[in-house]
Amino acid sequence: MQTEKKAAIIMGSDSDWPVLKAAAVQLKRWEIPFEVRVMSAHRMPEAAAAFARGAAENGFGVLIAAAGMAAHLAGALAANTTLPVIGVPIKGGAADGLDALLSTVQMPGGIPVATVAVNGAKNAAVLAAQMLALADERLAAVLRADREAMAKTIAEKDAAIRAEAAAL
Ligand code: RP5
Repeated sequence: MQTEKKAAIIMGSDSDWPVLKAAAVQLKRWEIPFEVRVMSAHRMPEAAAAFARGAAENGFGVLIAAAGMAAHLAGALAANTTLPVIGVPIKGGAADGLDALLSTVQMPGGIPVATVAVNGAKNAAVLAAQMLALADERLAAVLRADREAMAKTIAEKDAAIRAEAAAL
C-alpha cells in the first residue's frame, strides 16, 4: 500500500535531473508517490508560484526543490506554501555549488527551506519520507526497517575490516 501524500521533485532545469534522479529512485523504493517537474523560479516564476500555491490541495505533503547557481527555486516555492520545502543546492557554476548552497539555505525568518548538502538528492528524499511518515505508520515502519538494515550492513563491513586488519 502506498503512502497517502505525494512528494514533488522540482528542479530549475532539466540539467539538474542526473542529480535529482537519486531522489526519485529513493522515493520509488519506498513506494512514495511523487511527481517530477522542471520549473524555474526565474524563467517561469508565475507557474512555479502557482504550483506551490496549489500543492497542498493537489495532494502533496512535501516539496523537494533543486537548483544551481543563484538558486532561488526552493525559497520561491516556500514563499507560496506552508508545506515543508526541502532544498537541494546543485553543484556547478563559478562557485561550484557554494553559491547555490547559500542561496538556498539563507532564508529570512518565517520562510524556512530545509537545505541538504550540495547534490544531496538522496538525503532530500529520506528527509521527505521522514516528514510524510509522521502521518503514515506504514512508511514509518519501512524507514525503521531500513535503518536497521543499514546498521547491519555497517556492522558486516566493520567485521570484515577488523578481520582483514587482524590478519596483517
Ligand atoms: C539553475 O541554473 C538550474 O537549476 C541549473 O542548476 C542551472 C543551470 O541551468 P541550465 O542553464 O542548465 O538550464 O537555475
